[in-house]
Amino acid sequence: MPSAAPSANNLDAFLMPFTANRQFKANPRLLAKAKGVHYWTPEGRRIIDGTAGLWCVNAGHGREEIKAAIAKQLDEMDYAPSFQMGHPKAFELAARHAALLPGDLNHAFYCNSGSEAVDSALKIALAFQRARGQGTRTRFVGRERGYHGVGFGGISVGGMVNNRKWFGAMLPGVDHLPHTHLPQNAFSRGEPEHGGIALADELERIVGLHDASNIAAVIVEPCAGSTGYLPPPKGYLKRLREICDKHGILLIFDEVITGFGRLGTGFAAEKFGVLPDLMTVAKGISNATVPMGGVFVRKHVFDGLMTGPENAVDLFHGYTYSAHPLACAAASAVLDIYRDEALFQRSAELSPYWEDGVHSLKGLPNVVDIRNLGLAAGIDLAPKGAVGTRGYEAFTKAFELGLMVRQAGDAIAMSPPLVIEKAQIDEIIDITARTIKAVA
Ligand code: PXG
Repeated sequence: MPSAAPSANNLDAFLMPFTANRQFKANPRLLAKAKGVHYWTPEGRRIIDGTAGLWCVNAGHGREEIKAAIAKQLDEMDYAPSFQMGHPKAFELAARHAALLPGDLNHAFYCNSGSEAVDSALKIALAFQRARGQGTRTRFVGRERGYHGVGFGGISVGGMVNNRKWFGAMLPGVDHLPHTHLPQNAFSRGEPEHGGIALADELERIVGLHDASNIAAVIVEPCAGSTGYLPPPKGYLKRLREICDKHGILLIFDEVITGFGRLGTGFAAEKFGVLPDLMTVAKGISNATVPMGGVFVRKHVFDGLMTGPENAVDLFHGYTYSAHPLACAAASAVLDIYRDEALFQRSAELSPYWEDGVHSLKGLPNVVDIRNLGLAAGIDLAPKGAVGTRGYEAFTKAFELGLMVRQAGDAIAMSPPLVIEKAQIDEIIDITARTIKAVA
């Protein structure tokens, strides 16, 4: 029997990521067009994008400047390798990123996603420790409820049970700090007040268990995103920095979500005044137009890798598409937009309005916590039967009412494009309120 002819109406062939395939295909939610802060379904229904795609379309959809830059690059040169070769846009982009980043985070490695960025950062940390004669430092410390993508490195240091439990032993030698979601911080506006120092001090306990001489790096999201948005309690990140410094452990900030304006600064490192040794980024780096990720490293880490003979390869790691010309062209055009429209500042200016909006949802049925920082928020709903049931209902209901949100268990996360207008924030809050009431 010949197999059925492929057809746009046959959804079967696509194994969808992080999706209940059969449930989805029985009742699909399709997006066909996007512009500004809106999506449209194939039938022409308008959906307000409350999540900037997947926390990535920071400058809004359909930006003509990015489109023009990609098209121009495609005309000039579609592809060039970056192994023992180079093309001008890669160097130009790295110099621009170095100038934008805080402190001496002034070197950039490029890849194609956040997951690759995380695995690259972990490998750079190991290579650095070995190059400086501390090759016993092979262990990593991550955090419960952390999300660092889906590579084996990322799920090993990550703390999302479902992303780990299916995939065997993962990387050996990983410990996890406790997550930072404390009940006494419920309904915090911005950075939570309680527990920051004690939670960070758990790192001392892990160091005590293994000895610092065995630990390469600690990796955390400055503000946990995927798990439902958990801003760090006051003092937490500074304390982590102090403990890492004391013990010669590298500190990696995974800024895949927080990078490029989400918190009202270019990067969370600036927001919190804490400089990591390495920083991973993706998403907003290219406004999600062409896949791209990156690892930014501080001078001492870069210099530490440059200690072998001049003709020796410094880092035995890279991707066919590291610094892909189209991604570099897109990322450079995005930097122009961020600068010309002062979008990081816009994010900061809108944050108080956003904060008031999301906290106005307190008191609605089943709302047990609301968190916010910058232009993002997490809302916990009390479970209804199995964990995730009410969250999924809220996600689908919001879509029905014309709003895209993210669901993490029974939490709703929102992170609109930074170009959002106040009236559109009002609309997001209004639809969210109606959604919460509808799933009560
Ligand atoms: N680190 C962090 C902090 C992330 O948020 C990644 C790494 C991995 O990036 P890639 O590009 O490999 O997906 C992420 C990705 C959600 C959601 O529902 C979040 C992400 C991806 C998809 C969905 O919150 N974050």
